[in-house]
Amino acid sequence: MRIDRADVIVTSPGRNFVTLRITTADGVVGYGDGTLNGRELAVAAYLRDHVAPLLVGRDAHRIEDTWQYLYRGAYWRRGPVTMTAIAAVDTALWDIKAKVAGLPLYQLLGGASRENCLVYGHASGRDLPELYDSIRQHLESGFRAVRVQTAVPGLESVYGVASSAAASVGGDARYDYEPARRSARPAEESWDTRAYLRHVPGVFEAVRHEFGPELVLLHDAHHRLTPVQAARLGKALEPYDLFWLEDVTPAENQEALRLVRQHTTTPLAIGEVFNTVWDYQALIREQLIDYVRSPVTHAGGVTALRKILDYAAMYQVKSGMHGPTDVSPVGIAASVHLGLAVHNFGIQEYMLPAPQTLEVFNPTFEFADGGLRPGEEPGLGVHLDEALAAEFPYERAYLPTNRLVDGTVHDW
Ligand code: EZ4
Ligand code: CO
Repeated sequence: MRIDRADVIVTSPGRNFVTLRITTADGVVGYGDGTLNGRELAVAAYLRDHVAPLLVGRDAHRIEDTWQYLYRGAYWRRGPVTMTAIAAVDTALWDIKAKVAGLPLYQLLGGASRENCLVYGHASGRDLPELYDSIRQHLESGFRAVRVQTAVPGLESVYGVASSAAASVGGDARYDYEPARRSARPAEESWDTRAYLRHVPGVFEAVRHEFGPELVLLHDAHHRLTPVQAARLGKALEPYDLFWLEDVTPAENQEALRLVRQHTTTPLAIGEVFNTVWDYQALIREQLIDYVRSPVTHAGGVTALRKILDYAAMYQVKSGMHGPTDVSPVGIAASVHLGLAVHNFGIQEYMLPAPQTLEVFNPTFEFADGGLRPGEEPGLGVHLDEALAAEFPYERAYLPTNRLVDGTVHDW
């Protein structure tokens, strides 16, 4: 099973995606997601210039060996660009191995541990009526869990809140939120933590009152709080029974979570911007979090995320894989295969992809009964239409930046 070639495909059907295609000498093709939102071309160049030449001639079946070779062999370890590039290779090799075995990938990972992977969608509103409409729309589309993000009085635009009732994403009128904008420079948002902390608990009280105790609710603080602010928010939200409160602090400093944890029983999720098990080491070992947010795409692939999740399982920490539209359908497929197989699955984030994205990637995973199933065909179950992909060239896009109202740069 020699690798014959490895090619990087950059396409922008609604947004930018980087895909690695590995082809074996006998013509088996595997795909891996290498998309890093706002820094896509760095991963494309890392793969094209430094990794693809090393793959040619290697045995496609030796996934663990290839992973170690790319991780240790680079000398320079970790980091989002490196680990996303390694993830693309690893995922493509798992796709190939599963195709050769004639099995859907989850079967090689131990088989299904459940019927499907519960997902949550992104509801948001600039005021309560708009938020209620957005939640209802999600329930009507089949979601059984929703992330709730709200505007904050006095702030013009806030993370996670669609800027109009029918925000146009990929040509479809929809509520959910697409933060990356196609522009020469990042958009700037503004932030006031005190205003946010005053407003959010009342919104959750209203949502619980309107929708009752059953609905699974989540919230993302998007790295903006200090530990003591995070502790206060967690405490204030306890009566509303959140499934999780996400990214309360930037969390590069893992010790910060000790303080948060001492003060609140609201479950905590962290790690969409992490890229190795080392970022989680203290958080998992000390049981400072409840959910691991890494997706396959940004944490070194199926091989590495499986190890993180097995480590997490020892401490009753579960998966909560990142799944916004900037993880491509290749990455979502890989996450859903892994999520179906591991015992400690928690929930999967899922924003419905734009229609052009689906036309280009043709994934076989299916959204039904509030969850995703990966499909039964051999491999990952993604059919990239490369001719169509070529009709959507890369367009520069950036995630927003954030400033406090006095102009100080803040975490976005
Ligand atoms: O802001 O994926 O939980 N989901 C998120 C996402 C991130 C984007 C950044 O690329 O926080 O919406
Ligand atoms: Co998040």
